[in-house]
Amino acid sequence: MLEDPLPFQGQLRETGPVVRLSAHDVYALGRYEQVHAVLRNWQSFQSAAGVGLSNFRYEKPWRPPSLLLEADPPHHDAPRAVLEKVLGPRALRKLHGAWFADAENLVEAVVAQREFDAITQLAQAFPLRVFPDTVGIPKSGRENLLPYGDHLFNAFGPRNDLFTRGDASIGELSAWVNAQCAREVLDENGFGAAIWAAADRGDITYEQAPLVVRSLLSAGVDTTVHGIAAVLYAFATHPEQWSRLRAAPHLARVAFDEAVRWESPVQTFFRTATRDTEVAGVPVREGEKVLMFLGAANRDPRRWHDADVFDLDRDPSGHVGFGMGLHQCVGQHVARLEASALLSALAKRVERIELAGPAKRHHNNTLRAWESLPIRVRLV
Ligand code: 4IA
Repeated sequence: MLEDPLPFQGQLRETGPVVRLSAHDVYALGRYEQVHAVLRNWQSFQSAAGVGLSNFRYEKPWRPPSLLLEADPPHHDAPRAVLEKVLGPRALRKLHGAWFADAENLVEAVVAQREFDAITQLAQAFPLRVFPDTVGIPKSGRENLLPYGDHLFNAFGPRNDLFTRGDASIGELSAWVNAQCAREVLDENGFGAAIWAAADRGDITYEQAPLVVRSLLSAGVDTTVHGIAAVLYAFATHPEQWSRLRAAPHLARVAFDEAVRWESPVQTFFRTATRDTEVAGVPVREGEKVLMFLGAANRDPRRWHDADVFDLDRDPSGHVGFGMGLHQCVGQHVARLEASALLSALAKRVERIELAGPAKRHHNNTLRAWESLPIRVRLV
C-alpha cells in the first residue's frame, strides 16, 4: 500500500464519493469534488481536533498542537497572518538571487559526478542548504530536522510500526526542535526573528512565537524535500518533458506544481465534523473523522484529463497537493522558489536526465517519499 497507493486510490474513487473505512472508523474521500468541498468548509469540518487519525477531543496529542495546522478561526488567524507576511512573495524577493546562486553552485558540483543519488545530493541537500539558514537556526543538530519531520508525518496515524519505531527517539528530537524556536538562538535576520518581531508588535503573543517558529521547522523541510524529489523523478522518467522545460525554463514553477499534483508528497489529511452534516448526501455525525486522500483527488479523472500523465502543458492549478481553503500551505511560495532555483540550475547544465538504477521508496504514513533515486545526467 505505501509502496504503491495508486490502485487503492482508484478503488476508493470508484467505490463512491464517501467510503466508510471500518478498520479505522472513519469516512474517506477520494474524489476531487468532495475533497475540495470539505477542505474549504472549515465551519463544518474543523482542524482543531487534529488532522491525523487521533481525535484530540478524546486523546492527548503527542506534542502541543500547532497554532496553524491544528487550529481553526479565530485562533488560527493571527499566526496565519504573521506567516503569510513572513513567507509571502514580497519577503521572498530578497532571497531570490542568493538561492538561485546557491542552486548553481550545488548543481555544478553534483552533476560533475554524472551519476549520483538525487535524493540525498539534490532533493535533501538543497533545502537543507537554504532553508535552515533562512529560518536562522544554528548549524549544530540540523541532522535532526528530517527525522523529526518523518516522525511528525508518521504520527498522523495510524499507530503502526512506522509510528512506534519513531516513538523511541522523538523525545530527543522534539527537545532539539523546541530549543531552536527560542529568540536567543535565532539569527536576527531570519524568518524566526521576523516571527518574534511580530510578537513585539503585538500581532501574536510571546507565548505563540516559539510555536509558530516550530511550524516552519515542522512543515518546511520534509515536504519540500519530497516535492523536489517528485519533480526530479518525474523528469528522470519523462525525457520529453525535460526537453520541454529546457526549451522554456520559465515552466519550472508549473513543473513543480504539476509534480505536486502528480505525486502529492502530502497524501492524506483528516478533518473532524463540528456538527451533524453530510458529504454528497451521506450523513456525517458531529465528532466523526473524515480522511481526505489528496493524492486520489489530484488524479481524479472527473477533474483531470489524462490524470496519471505528468504533463507540463496542463494547468495544474487547483490541485489539492498544498491543501485548499484557509489552511492552504502558507509556505508554498518558499517551496516553489526552492524548486525553481534547483530546476533552473539543472536545466542550464543538463541535457538529459535518466534513472541509473531502481528508485527506492521511503515509507511514511502521510508522505509519498523516496529513499533513493539513482540518476545519470548527460551534460550540455
Ligand atoms: C505545523 C501539513 C503539513 C505540511 C504540516 C505539518 C506541520 C505543520 C503545518 C503543516 O506544525 O504547523
